Amino acid sequence: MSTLPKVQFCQLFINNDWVDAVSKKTFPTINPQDETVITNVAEGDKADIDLAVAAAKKAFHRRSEWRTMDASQRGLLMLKLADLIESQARYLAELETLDCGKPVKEAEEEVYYSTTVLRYYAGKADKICGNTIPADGEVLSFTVKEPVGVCGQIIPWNYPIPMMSWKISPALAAGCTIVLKPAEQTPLTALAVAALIKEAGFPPGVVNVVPGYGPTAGAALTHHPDVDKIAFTGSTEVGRLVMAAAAANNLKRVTLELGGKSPLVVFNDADVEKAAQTAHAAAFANGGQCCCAGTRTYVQSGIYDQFVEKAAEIATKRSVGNPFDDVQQGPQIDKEMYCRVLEYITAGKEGGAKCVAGGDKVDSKGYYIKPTVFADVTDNMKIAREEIFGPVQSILKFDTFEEVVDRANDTNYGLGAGVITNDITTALSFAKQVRAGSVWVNTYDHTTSQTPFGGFKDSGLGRELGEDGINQYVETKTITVSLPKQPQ
Ligand code: TXE
Repeated sequence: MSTLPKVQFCQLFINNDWVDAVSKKTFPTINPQDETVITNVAEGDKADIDLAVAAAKKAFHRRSEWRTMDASQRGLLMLKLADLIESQARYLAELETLDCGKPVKEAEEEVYYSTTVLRYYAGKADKICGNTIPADGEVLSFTVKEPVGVCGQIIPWNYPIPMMSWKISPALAAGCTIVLKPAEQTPLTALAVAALIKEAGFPPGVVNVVPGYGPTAGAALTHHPDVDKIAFTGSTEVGRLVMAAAAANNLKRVTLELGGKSPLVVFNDADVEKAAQTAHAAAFANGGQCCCAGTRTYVQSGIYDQFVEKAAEIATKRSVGNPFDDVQQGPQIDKEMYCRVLEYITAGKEGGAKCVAGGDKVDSKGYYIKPTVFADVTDNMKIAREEIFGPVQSILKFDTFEEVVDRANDTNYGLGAGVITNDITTALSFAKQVRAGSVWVNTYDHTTSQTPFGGFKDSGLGRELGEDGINQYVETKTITVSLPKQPQ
């Protein structure tokens, strides 16, 4: 194994300063490979959130350096940040792998991907335009788009750097200020990026990073009266709490990106080998710890047996091990998730599904689970209904288009969906009729800076990325000027 990356930052980042928590408390962040403590990180709580929000509020003052800066200059700062992140891509990737266990090659790809998000929104900073409106009366009316204000951003552990980029990029482009709370499992890369934010030259208070636990630091952010907007990615259960807190206080704007149980439908005319590969990647990417993972694989009866055989073969060959080596899958994030996924595997077996690959933990230290495939899954089984968030694929058989669309839609979630077929009518009819925020045809989880991402139903509220992403960080102001049609 290569030498482990050195952890440089483990304090709170408030107002461009590194500080201990007011309580002086710290919490351990654990290496999921071997369950050892990597380091102890300052544990933010309400008092620290108060300080961070005050810094963000000051940075948002109408006469502050940030608010009076040209929009194009904001974009240039973001480009500088992207360059700095790129220059440290390998280090950041290794730090990410250490903290969350994903294969280092994937972590590095994610760092580069995150710079594309920053750069996309950097280019948007001076292109956030209102409209002129032919309003009735002797007036001239136009709209301006103004930053929504102080934004609380709460992110999960499955894609720490990409999630940070999804959150801070549109907010910075719009001219907002930020208090970001990374997940307690993965605070390290957010702090490393915070150091680069300072180095890029963002004024104090524009971005603050406060690691801590959800029910304490996270909840303090969602309840804070000086926070104008909350952007949250995490579980549907906590998403409901976030929305309730926002409603109970100052009616914060809320965007939520929550869980999923996404269907991927394979029709008889598909190339079985290719379809099985796509379905495998859809279910197992990031060890299945992906909100839009294609976990319900519906396969039409004509190719079902062949497909199951292929899916089992691919999963069995999937390499699992030390994420610093050249593997496809590292450990699951933490003990809680590891145990939870194993419970789902047991539920799959007990519920009558046929386990055709994996089905157990890997017999070693760390939170490793064998890539698991269940065939003959039926719609009411627990593994077909609940988000597992681990390396488990459920394969279900179907006969007709009508039947499979209804079954695909029979869930409270609606984040992603996929269809594999060579028939354009089938593909587009499915895309039109499935209730999900993203539909992929003959591919899966192709998510770019330019394309909006978000969920229908219990999978969320609002969209991130693309043009839609910026709209979540602006308020529209209408200005109407008296303008007599006939000058006096
Ligand atoms: O999520 P939580 P967890 C799903 C997935 C997973 C399950 C649980 O099914 O198995 O959620 O994962 C913060 N107020 N997803 O427990 O608890 C928390 O500190 C404010 C889907 O990790 O939702 C962290 O920063 N914040 C998902 C973030 O919320 C609170 C990604 C997510 O944690 C809080 C992760 C509170 N009361 C899990 N409680 C996706 N959509 O990608 C917790 N948090």
